[in-house]
Amino acid sequence: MSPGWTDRLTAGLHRTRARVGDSISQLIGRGPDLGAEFWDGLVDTLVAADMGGAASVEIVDALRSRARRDGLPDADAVRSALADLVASELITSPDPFALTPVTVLFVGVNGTGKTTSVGKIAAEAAAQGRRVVVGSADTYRAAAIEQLHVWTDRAGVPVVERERGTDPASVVFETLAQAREVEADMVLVDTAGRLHTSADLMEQLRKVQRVAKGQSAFPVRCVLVLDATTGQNGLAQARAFDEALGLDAIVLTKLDGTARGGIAVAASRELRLPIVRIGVGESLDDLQSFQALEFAQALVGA
Ligand SMILES: Nc1nc2c(ncn2[C@@H]2O[C@H](COP(=O)(O)OP(=O)(O)OP(=O)(O)O)[C@@H](O)[C@H]2O)c(=O)[nH]1
Ligand SMILES: [Mg+2]
Repeated sequence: MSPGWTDRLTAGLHRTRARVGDSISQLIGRGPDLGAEFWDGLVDTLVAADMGGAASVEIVDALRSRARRDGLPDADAVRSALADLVASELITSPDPFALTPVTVLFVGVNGTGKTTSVGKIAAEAAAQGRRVVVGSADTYRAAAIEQLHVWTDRAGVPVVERERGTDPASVVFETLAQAREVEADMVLVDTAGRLHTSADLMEQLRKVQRVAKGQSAFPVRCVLVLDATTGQNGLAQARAFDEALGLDAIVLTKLDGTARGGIAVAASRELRLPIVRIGVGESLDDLQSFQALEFAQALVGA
């Protein structure tokens, strides 16, 4: 983890923390007794942060039992116990990027941060000594290739690219051939953004996945890049991509742009998928491994 990450995370989650933390302070400020009003208010706060109804109710019930058993004397005690409970709802493994060798497909709706994530993860893995090859299977947007080069050139990572309009599955085919040639141990494939409701484009992605599985000597994993600012719609996206492809993990981006960072809890819990990276900004250091307790603490202001 890079130095200063905790500060970046804390800064990135400030919107969510302000909302959750302020609500807790206000709720506690109403009086010394944590009555029904407090607990209901807390459920509302967590739901407003997009944690999802079921998770919010369960977390608050558990917190309430703990309060009865051990007492929660002040706001700090409430926050700290809440952070523990939120963390216990979060799944963080297995991490596909920890596999060696591995081929990872990055999928998601438009603009969630796929290309940026591929570039950043490629640069990070290359810096750790892995032999990485990137495939640019986004053949719709000409800019996608230049965008990848921003990250990969500096890291010396080769990018396999084909002209606009090429079948993305054929780019994957060639990427895997190149990976064999250079004896890579990590292949990262960027794909074009697409609406989860577009049957044709989802079918195209299934073809990309079939080719990857057929051609890759490595295990093939599929990672959804989810924009935290899309809130509950993000869950619908995740479900649709999961049904079409069988997802292995989530990269959750743009947590800096939302007060609804609780979506991490809802996504992880509802889909039983690990969150393996989170993004809190646009620079290289703003995408990092996901640590449940650290995240939960930054989220609730513990
Ligand atoms: N604030 C913030 N911006 C981010 C984060 N991750 C990515 N972005 C920005 O989001 C924008 C879209 O990122 P891309 O990587 O192009 O997204 P994409 O999913 O590849 O987009 P398409 O290929 O068009 O579907 C860029 O301006 C990124 O810099 C993040 O964690 N926080
Ligand atoms: Mg892209």
